[in-house]
Amino acid sequence: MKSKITLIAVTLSLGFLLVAGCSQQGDVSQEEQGDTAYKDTIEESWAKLEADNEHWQEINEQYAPEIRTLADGTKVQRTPSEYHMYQSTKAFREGISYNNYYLDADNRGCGACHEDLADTLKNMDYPHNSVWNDALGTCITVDQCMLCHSEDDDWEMGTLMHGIHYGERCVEAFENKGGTCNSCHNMTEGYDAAANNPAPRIELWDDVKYKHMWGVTKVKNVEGEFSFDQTTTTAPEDMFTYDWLYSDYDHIMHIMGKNDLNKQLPQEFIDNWEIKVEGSVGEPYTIKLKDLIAEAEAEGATVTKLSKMHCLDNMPGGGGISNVEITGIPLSWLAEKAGGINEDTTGVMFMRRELSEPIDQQNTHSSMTGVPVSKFDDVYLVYEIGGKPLDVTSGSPCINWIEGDDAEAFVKQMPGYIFTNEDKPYEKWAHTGFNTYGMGPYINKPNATILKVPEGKIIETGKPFTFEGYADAFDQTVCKLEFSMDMGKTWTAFDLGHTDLRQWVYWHFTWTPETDGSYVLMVRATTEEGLVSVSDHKVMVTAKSNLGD
Ligand SMILES: Nc1nc2c(c(=O)[nH]1)N[C@H]1C(S)=C(S)[C@@H](COP(=O)(O)O)O[C@H]1N2
Ligand SMILES: [Mo]
Repeated sequence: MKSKITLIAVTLSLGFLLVAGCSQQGDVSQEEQGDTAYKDTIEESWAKLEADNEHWQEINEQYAPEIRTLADGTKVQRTPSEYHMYQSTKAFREGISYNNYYLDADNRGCGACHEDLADTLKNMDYPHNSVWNDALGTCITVDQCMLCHSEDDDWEMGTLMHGIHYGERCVEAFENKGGTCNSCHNMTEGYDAAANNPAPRIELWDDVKYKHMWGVTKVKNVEGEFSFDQTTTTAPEDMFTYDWLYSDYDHIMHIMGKNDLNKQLPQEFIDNWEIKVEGSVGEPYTIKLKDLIAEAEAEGATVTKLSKMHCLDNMPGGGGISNVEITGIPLSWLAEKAGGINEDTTGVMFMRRELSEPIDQQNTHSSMTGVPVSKFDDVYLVYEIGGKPLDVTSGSPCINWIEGDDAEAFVKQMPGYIFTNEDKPYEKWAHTGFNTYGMGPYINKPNATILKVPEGKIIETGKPFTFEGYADAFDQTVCKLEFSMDMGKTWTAFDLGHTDLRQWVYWHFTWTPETDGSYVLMVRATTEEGLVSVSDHKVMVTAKSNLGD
């Protein structure tokens, strides 16, 4: 800005000299002539500034960040307004449009074309497993795609997305919307400080945009009111399901379930469901689940408690987690009923429907795993969730449940248990967090997630706004949550004390935006064992004094 002021000053003095040079020809004194000329020039410049201001104002209006009303009525502004960058002119004070006029921000990122990525996934021809979770209020971004579509996978993201967006089926729609490389990417010569060299690279716009856009207001040591509990529950019908579709059999359960036909299993099928207890126990048995439940209930052996189910593949920001009230029969009781386990028993293997009654032979899925004896007390055969029989999607008639583990061996339609005296790779099977593309020991452990904030959600300036979300670390205990509103420079920490790793941590953080603008909140968690989140979930809100704007 300084250089512009100097420029105006130079122009003015030049004008004065030129006018002064002509003054000898008339009878007006040099002084008067100079004054008038000076005055005229200033006036002319003011007038030009006013005209410029109007012109800039027009651009600003034309390129003002888009305000969108989502299907559920929520208003969002994905691109920050820029209020305070240039104070010198009215047009700049009232909000300029660097983000849109130069960076084209409203037209970039997945959200430019896909109002809700969950809808995009729901509407795919081939079913995509359901990483969204409407009941929890997840707002899917490309970050949640990257855990599975990582570099070492068959369906690596870049290859797949370029194939789709530039492929025969979609290229026309993409180009009609003005799609270019820049829609998804940021191109930069960057700078590699280590090599002291320019480092040209292609970045994902959605990943780097908060760094490049103007107007993201940074708040140092963000302050707010924090609370958490472990008793917030998910309604049984809202439990997450990924619908992995490992086998034909799983696929028909998916079709029957809530993500497709939304039907229930025939009562007769449920009534005749059998549980097998086999292997290295005194007396193996097979019993109808119905009778098993009656017996366990009569003996007062069943357990009702709050417990979490969390998928190994759940990315920060994702919805692959539920905290519910389970009612189940402890594995130890099932073993006792068989006369106890043999002395040389090392652990138990979980059966799967497709394998005990093969409908398709190709299934060799990894959740055919088990746990060692030391984990027996964590295993339940669960037959009710939230006090209700299970629905197809949550595993009707019963599901295997292991506390403090990931969901992979939570076998739905659980057929039974095989106790074994073999040495099995139990350690390897304890899937407890996902480790990928060199981001540290785990990409989602601990997983701290902010829910219910679609990109750029509009909130009211001066009014408290409550963020909420969950945190979980599978087999580790979350003991600290931290928030940052200056892109990770400073963090405000809240100690949780000792939490119970068998349930999720559900948190609330209430903060008040002091001024209009966009704010990015980041969250991370720490476990008692010392793991800290490596991929911090972030969301942007846009605060406005006048919500009618
Ligand atoms: N029968 C069955 N049970 C299952 C699975 C499955 O594919 N089939 N997937 C497991 C995994 S990995 C998770 S995260 C949860 C939810 O996934 P699902 O919907 O694929 O069952 O159930 C678990 N139990
Ligand atoms: Mo999973």
